[in-house]
Amino acid sequence: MENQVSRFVENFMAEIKSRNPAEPEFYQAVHEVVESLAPFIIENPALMKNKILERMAEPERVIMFRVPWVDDNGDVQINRGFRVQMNSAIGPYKGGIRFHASVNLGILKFLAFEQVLKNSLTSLPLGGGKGGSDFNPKGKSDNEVMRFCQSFMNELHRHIGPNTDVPAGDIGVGAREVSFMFGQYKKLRNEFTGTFTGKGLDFGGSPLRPEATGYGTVYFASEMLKTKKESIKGKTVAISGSGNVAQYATQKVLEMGGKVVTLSDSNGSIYDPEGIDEEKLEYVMVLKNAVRGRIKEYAEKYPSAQYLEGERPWSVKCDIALPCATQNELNGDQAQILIDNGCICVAEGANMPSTPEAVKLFLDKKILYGPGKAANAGGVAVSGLEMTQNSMRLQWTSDEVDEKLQSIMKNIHAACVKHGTQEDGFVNYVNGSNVSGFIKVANAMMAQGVV
Ligand code: NDP
Ligand code: 2IT
Repeated sequence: MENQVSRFVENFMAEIKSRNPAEPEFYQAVHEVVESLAPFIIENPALMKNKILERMAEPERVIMFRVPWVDDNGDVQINRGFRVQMNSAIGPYKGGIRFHASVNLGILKFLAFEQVLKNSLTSLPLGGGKGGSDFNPKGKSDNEVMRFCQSFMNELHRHIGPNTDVPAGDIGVGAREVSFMFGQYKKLRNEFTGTFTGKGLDFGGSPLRPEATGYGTVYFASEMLKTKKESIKGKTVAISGSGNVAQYATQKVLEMGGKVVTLSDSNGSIYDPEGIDEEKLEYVMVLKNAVRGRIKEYAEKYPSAQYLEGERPWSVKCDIALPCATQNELNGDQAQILIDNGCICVAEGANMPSTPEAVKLFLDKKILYGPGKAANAGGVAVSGLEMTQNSMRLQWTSDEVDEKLQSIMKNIHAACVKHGTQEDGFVNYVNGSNVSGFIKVANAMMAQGVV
């Protein structure tokens, strides 16, 4: 069986690499899933015969387009826009939009591929997709961002809709960008529908959508800790990033009695051994969301903190690590340092933040490791709840949404335990989430025929 599994994985990956040249992040995401699923697929010949996994690794549709816009100096700028419509077997394509200079087709395909399984795990009727642009919002004026979003939407509006494809935010896309895109969509289509999630609360947004990813990640970490009779209370937590997910993960850890000692951005990290309390978090939120400044300024404002230029926060002693910035931001060496420092739990707020070497170490050492597609699914889950509210034309309260979010995160955790518990009792959340997310999509695809 072991031989059969490794041959299956090898052949599958050889085909993926030859069909998708120069997309390393896509290979990485697919490889992890194929490794998890190979034994399951080999035991189920119908899955093999119907080439379900092969079909899942081929986007249903990719849209790539020119995004021309005029900057504040009157110069013409040209970016590239993308939407990867990966899988619609269980619902309309659903997934965020990323604006970052690094965006390319391979990165969006990895994100869309992960999104299909993540969305299935939420138990809501959501297919998977992802989009974005190599537009860099840093240093751009509000007007430039608006003109860019409008130009982006001038093309994308034809391909999305409340029953077709519902985008949301991701790196570089928050309330400001979603609102500009929604405004332009509404103008072009002359319809007010729930075609975006993460909208403002006054125009169809769901309470708790901004908080959902970070809160959900901490709820998931808390569920994992419970299996060891542990909790967040009194724990020291290292968080990376300082954007949407990192901010609300910090807020929830504080609420649950933990101490957050790090945050970061693409230039470096801050380490505050006294802890980032509510007041300091409020400062970070204004700094990042309104002033659009750098995390370095935290260390200038609070003398208790050190700024670690060009470093990730993983060398700091902590009990729990929550990577909440970007892909491949935690490598094997850093994973080893975390383990040596006594870290017992890693829950991923970001998508694929741990490299394969880091993941292998977490699994070999049997610490609690919650991969992104399970641990950060709270964001898209509340997006799904926003779609429901939009269809019903009503708005739930924050408490109602929070209750649903907590229950969804608990269910995802239980599904991982069901499908990922090994003979020795260790819960492999990687296998658990991949198998559990896959089953529903695979069944739907088999039922719908070769389409
Ligand atoms: P934001 O744009 O709000 O914040 C991103 C943060 O990560 C910033 O602090 C940013 O620093 C840092 N960052 C971005 N790129 C890099 C990089 N290449 N190297 C180092 N740091 C980087 O995005 P979000 O908080 O929304 O997203 C963070 C992660 O969470 C992403 O992986 C995203 O895919 C994932 N995610 C987001 C969800 C959501 O609902 N928003 C849902 C599920 C997952 P800087 O300011 O320097 O750019
Ligand atoms: O990666 C993700 O799950 C997101 N960026 C959120 C997607 C969504 O549709 O809310």
